[in-house]
Formats: sequence, C-alpha cells, structure tokens
Amino acid sequence: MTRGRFITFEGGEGAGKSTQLRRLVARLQAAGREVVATREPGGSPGAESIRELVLNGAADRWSPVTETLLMYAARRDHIERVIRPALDRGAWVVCDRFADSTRAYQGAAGGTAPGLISALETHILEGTRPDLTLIFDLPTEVGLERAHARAGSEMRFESKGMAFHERLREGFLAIAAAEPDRCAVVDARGDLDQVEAEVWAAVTDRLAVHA
Ligand code: T5A
Repeated sequence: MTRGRFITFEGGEGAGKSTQLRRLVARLQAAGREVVATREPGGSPGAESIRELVLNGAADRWSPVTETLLMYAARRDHIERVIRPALDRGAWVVCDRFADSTRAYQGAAGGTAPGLISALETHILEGTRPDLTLIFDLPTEVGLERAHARAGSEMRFESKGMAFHERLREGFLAIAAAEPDRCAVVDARGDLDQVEAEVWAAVTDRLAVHA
C-alpha cells in the first residue's frame, strides 16, 4: 500500500483556510482520492477536548510554553489516532493547521524558545511531517476583519492585539522561506475562485494528482 499524502493549511486568523480546505477536499475526492479532512488543535476526540481548554477563556489564560505543551499533547493524540492510520492506508490527509502554527503562534509571536519547539517536533511528530504546506498570507488587518465578521469563532487568539498578529505573519513567511520545497505561499487577498485556483496549482505542481 502506498502511503497517502499529507497537506496542511497554515496562516493567520481569517485568511480563508477553512473555506479553501473544503474546496480542495471536494476536488481531490472528485479526482478519486480517499480524503480525510481534519483540523488542529483537535481532529480526534481527545484533541478536541484539549481544543476547548486552549482556545477559550482570557487571552492570558495560558503562558506560551503551556500552550505549546497543550498543542503538542493534542497533536500527538491526533497523529496516533487519525493522521498516521489514514496515511498508512493510502488516504490523503488535509489538515487545517499543524506544527507550523505552533512555531508561528507560540514561537515567533509568543516567544517560546525555538529549541523547545524543535525538540517537540523531533520526539512527538516522529517523522509525521507534511508533504505540502500551503501558507495563506494576508495583510493582518484584513484577516482580523474577516475573522471578526465570521460568526462562532473562538476568540482567545484573535484578541491578542495587532503586534502579536504582525509577528505571526512574519513567522509564517519565515517558515516558508526556510523550507521552500515543502511550503507554498498563497496570496489570500484574491476572491474565493482566485485563491482556489492558486491552491490547486500548488497541489498539482508539487504532488502527483490529476484533475
Ligand atoms: N493555534 C492552533 C495555535 O496557537 N497553535 C497551534 O499549534 C494550532 C494548531 C484555531 C486557533 O488556534 C491557534 C490558531 C488559531 O487562533 P480556529 O477557530 O480554528 O482557531 O481559527 P483559524 O484556524 O484561524 O480559522 P479561521 O476560521 O479564523 O480562519 P480561516 O479558516 O483562515 O478562514 P475562513 O475560511 O473561516 O474565513 C474567514 C471569513 O472570511 C471569509 C469567509 O467567508 C469567512 O467569513 N473569506 C473570504 N472573504 C473574502 N475573500 C476571500 N477570499 C475569503 N475567504 C474566506
């Protein structure tokens, strides 16, 4: 059995990831793939319980280091119970946020030491890394406007202030620059169809998939 492919969507708040993830999943399914659509923090029952803890409450409820550990506890459960089994049976896994969000949110924007995050990547991911990461890039104020306009969002991270979100954007762009073979930056300013076309071009260019 050939291992499936692992695609992650990353970026700041309100960049349009979830909307585009649904469109990509539909296109991959139409191309005959088994696709598992999932998200972080969350994606398994245990990780969804941790999501409730980490995304709700006051902005300073958890320190960046504690957040890092909670994200990785959730991620380990998600990998063990959902991501690895799916990849092993040949399914494609499309995940809304993954390890780069910890690097950007808790690391670049939050100040958690890069050494701690690297150690967690080594020991907790154990090689479960994306084949392709789409980094949605958008001016910070546009993303926050979109996120605020959308109903039902957890607000803890959105309430952290403009400087935090600027550091976040720089953090994601630094990851893309450091790992160009894995990462593609998507200009998220376009309309829904323009962004969808950019996502599909990145997927078909970099992974073996036929429309
Ligand atoms: N987090 C997560 C960490 O801090 N560390 C970690 O390790 C991980 C894994 C998750 C939070 O957790 C943090 C990051 C996050 O703060 P969430 O509620 O899942 O919380 O939030 P997000 O992942 O940020 O998801 P959002 O829903 O906020 O943003 P999306 O998914 O990027 O945007 P989407 O698709 O929901 O769109 C937002 C709004 O914009 C509109 C949509 O219709 C929607 O109303 N929109 C557009 N409008 C105009 N043009 C377009 N092209 C548009 N695309 C979408």
